[in-house]
Amino acid sequence: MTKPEDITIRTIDLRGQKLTRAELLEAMPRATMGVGEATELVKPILEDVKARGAAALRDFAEKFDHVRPKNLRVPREAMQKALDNLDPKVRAAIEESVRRCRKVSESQVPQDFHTDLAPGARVAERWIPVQRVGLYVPGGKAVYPSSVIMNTVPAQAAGVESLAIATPPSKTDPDGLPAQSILATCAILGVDEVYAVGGAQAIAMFAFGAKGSEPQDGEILCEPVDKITGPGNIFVATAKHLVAGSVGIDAEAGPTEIAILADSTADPRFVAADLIGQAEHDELAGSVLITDSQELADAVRAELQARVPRTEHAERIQKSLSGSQSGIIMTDGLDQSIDVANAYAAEHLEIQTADPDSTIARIHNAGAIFRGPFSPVPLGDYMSGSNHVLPTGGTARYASGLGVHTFMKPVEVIEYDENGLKELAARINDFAVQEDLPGHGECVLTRFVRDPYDKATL
Ligand code: HSO
Ligand code: ZN
Repeated sequence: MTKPEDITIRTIDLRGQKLTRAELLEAMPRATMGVGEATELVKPILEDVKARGAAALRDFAEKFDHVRPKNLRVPREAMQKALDNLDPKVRAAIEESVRRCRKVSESQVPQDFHTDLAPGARVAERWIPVQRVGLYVPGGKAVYPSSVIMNTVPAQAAGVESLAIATPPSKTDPDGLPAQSILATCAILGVDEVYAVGGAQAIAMFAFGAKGSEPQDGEILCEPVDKITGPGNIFVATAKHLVAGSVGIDAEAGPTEIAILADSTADPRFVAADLIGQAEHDELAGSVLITDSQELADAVRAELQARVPRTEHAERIQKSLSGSQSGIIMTDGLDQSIDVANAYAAEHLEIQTADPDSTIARIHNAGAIFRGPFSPVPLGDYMSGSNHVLPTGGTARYASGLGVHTFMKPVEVIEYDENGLKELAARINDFAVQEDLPGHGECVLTRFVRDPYDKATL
């Protein structure tokens, strides 16, 4: 049992300090992650799946998941059965989450547009969905049906034709079926291509495809995908790195984190609960309070002392809060608090200030912004309609969260007619000659003159 005096969270006091950009970034509480050395372990797994398909997938399941799944492709009836057995309250929660996420996703679908540059000269932009996507869903401790929703719904709204999910077989199931809550969520979402395949081998299956278990019948188990999304352990992340380039991958997710930018008007109970909520995920999770109010900081500390011992995962939370990745950052005032929030670039940024809108207007870097006391992070984790797959580790400085755009790509369509091109023919030719690519100019000239190679006639 964790004793109240065990709850420690460090203070980073920036009051009275004029820091350069580099110093400010350096002062941010972030764990330094060791670079994975999994490459040498993962490479042979990828190669074996490429060579032997389903047979290799079964062998790896036995080795890493300690079960030989009866079916690598989960039968539809198993998903229906999981749904039938799902607690109705949980089902209602999942359905509400899907409904809201779908509504937001549908309004995210970008519009095609075009620009007219002159008569007969148009450039159009078409947003085209990725055709086939593979979504990886981790097993083990962190079985999150909510993450299945967050990855699947935007892909469906984008119009992805074909979506497959891979998730580890569980050794507690006699047939080696994956977690029931994941299967039930797939049934609710209408995803019926689900594989009981985990780890780096799942990433290999998505990247290369896999033939069936009976080599002589040449049957295909899984067709290759165009893009792989979803979180995973170090082996999954390494496998994604290794296949990137031949398929698209999403950003690598590091430990989850929250920053709460609060002033003296914030309620310390809410602030403390939200720091604890994020810390619950992982000993490495980061929980950061940024405030100019000593009174709030003291009250939050007292709340942490009182609350942590009373919550289920007290030990994990204690570790996370006392880790170097967490802390209370004291600032001189709102301006410095905002500078700190922008430097930290939190995955989740809660704003609990007197005038949240004017604070938000000055935020450049955050994965998602949670405005005011009644928009806590778990609302976004489960049900706000927003997406909970967000950039971590400061990558929110340049990256965004997952959304419909993750599963679409803009393609420009060049639509010039004869007049539109003719008007530019000489200019294009001049440019091409300057780059010593006269053949380029000749492509255009040949459409308007008899002999583009006879420069004298031009
Ligand atoms: N806060 C996590 C997402 C999650 N929370 C899933 C609960 N389930 C990272 O955004
Ligand atoms: Zn969460």
